[in-house]
Order: sequence, then structure tokens, then C-alpha cells
Amino acid sequence: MPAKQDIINTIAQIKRDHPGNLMAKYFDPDYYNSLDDTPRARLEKIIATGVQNPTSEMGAYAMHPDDYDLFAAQLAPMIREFHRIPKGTPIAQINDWDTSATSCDLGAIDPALRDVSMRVRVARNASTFPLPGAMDKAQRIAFEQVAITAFSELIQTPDFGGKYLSITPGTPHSIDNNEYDARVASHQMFKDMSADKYLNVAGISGDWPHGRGMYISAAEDFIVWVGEEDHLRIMSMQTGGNLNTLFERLHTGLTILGKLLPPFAMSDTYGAIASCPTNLGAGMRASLHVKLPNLCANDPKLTRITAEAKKLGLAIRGAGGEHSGAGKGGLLDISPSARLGVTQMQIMQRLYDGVAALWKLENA
Ligand code: DAR
Repeated sequence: MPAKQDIINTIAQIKRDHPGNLMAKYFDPDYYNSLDDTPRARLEKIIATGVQNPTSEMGAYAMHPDDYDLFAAQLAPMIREFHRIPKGTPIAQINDWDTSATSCDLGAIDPALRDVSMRVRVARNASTFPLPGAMDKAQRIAFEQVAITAFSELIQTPDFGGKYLSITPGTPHSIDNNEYDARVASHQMFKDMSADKYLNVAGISGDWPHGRGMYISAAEDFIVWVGEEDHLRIMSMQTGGNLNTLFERLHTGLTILGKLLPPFAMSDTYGAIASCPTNLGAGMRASLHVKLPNLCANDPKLTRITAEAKKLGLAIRGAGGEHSGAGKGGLLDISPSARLGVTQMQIMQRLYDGVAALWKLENA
């Protein structure tokens, strides 16, 4: 590991060159120097991704649930800025899954939006293991076995029955490379994490592919990733326009799993604990794919649509995931940015209202 002053100088340079790197923006050399060796080493691991990847947006991943409290001096201001929570405003995650108060069916905006690909997922981590960045191979495999035990119960339920597909070599659930590739191509399975420079530095992709896999319901509308950026990514997905149905399926599945797994790592301040500070709170990413060719025209970096979406509290990704460009016909992945200090229903409404506004702009 570089000497303390080298790290301080490197981060100062990143702060000058990459003002969007929140880790560098809020790194305090005096605080860093005040730490004893052990906590300083823990902080260095948390921020390593942002130091070695200066173009990072957040630039940090937690390694243990209590990192958010122990290293609040570094992490709290980053979290406030990303989630747009003004300094001095108390942070308290409130949960609201009651879909009866609103109807968010995209078909009501335009019949052309009746059959969009949509998914909503939450990140959850078991409180009985370190977060993925600090897990060793044995822990990754042990957690996968904990998840498989829970899935053996889930398989018995009428709406969520399905199967578990592991990419840990040589297990009864293991799938071959052809099936893995096909599941990735269909956006059901996560990509090879060892190709992600951000996750590699953070240790989150360590021991790939051991301890990784996915549960999929028979209807292929409920999926649980095991061992991705968090212990679990629990997701509901469908082709259609009704966000209420999508969210209700997730909530029901999450509730069932919550009773079958060890307690999730939770915080009074930040709600569901996640590896990445961007995923705190509801720990939810609700997204849908929609074609906006006019708003993407002649703009390979998606500068215009990204700016318009940001005004609506939305983030834009290419259809191929993070750091990818628009897909065929201007296909984009649209999702609300804020996940902390907003309820599940506020996220659903923000996605619905945001898509309505972008669709109007696209067809103006
Ligand atoms: N490379 C990270 C990504 C942060 C948000 N996306 C996640 N967590 N998948 C960065 O700090 O830019």
C-alpha cells in the first residue's frame, strides 16, 4: 500500500481532475491522518476503488455494515450529496410498499408503452457475513449454501416456485458456460464481475465465480442474484406497463425470503445496508427500457438525455447496463437516482412521472 502522504497527494490530484468523484471531494487528510493503523487500513480498502478509478462517481464501497457509522466522516457527506439530502436534514429511511394509493400503468401514458421491459430490485445483505468486498472464498461459498437452503423453501410456494442455477464449479446446481452466457444475454444473470475494474479493486468480484448464482421463478418474473455486488439482489421483472404489479411481486417475494434467511443488515439511518452507498435506504433500483431515439440523436455520450433525466431525478444507462451506450433504436435504461430517504412508492411514482415527462419531450 502506498505511503500515507502518497495517498493524500493522489486523492488531492483526483479531486482537482475529477470533481465528480465524491470520495475525493469529501476526503479529509486530517481525518485520515488521525486514524490508527487498523481503522486507516479499513478506510483505505473502502475508498480504494475511487483512488484507482478516478472517474468513479461515488468511489467507495463498504466492506462491513458498520463501516457507514465508523467512517461517517468520509461516507456521510458523500451519501448526502448523491442522494440529494441537504446538510442538517435528518436521514431516516421510511418504507412504504402500499400500492393501493396510486395506479402507475404506463399504458395510461401511451399505448406504445404497454409492453416495456421493466424490473425493480432491492439489494440485501445478511448481517451474519462481511459484505462482499471483505468475504473470502469460503465465506462466499458458505453464504451461497445459506441462500440455497432458503430457496429450497421458496420453491414450494405457488407464485415463486423455480430453480437455483449456480456458477460455482462442480456443485449439484452448477450450469455450463453456454447456459450462463444465454442467461446473461437475456439479462437474467449478471455479467462476469471479474471484468469490472471498480469491483475488482474493491474485492467484490473476488474468487469469481465461486459463491455466485441465481434463483429464477418458473414464470421467470422473479430472480435472486447471489454474490453479485451485494449478497442478494432480489428482483421482479416483466414485460408490460403496470408498475404496481411489478412492485407487488417484489414485496411479496422479499417478505417470504426475509423469513427464510438470516436477518438483513439494516441501519436506523440508512435502511437496508448495501456495499455501494448509492444503494442505501430502500436499496432499490426500479428501471425500465424505453426507446427515445430523438433524445439520443447524434449524442453517443447521451449528454442531452442524461441532463433532461437528471432534472426529473432519473439516471440514464445504456440498455447494456452501467457505462454502456444507447441500444438499438435509442433503447435506454431509465431509473430514479435517489434510493435513500424516499419510500418504495415514491420511487415507483418518480419513475412513472419521469417516463411520462421524457416521453412527452421525445414526441414534442
Ligand atoms: N463504479 C461506481 C459505481 C457506483 C454506482 N453503481 C453501482 N454501485 N453498481 C462508482 O463509484 O462510480
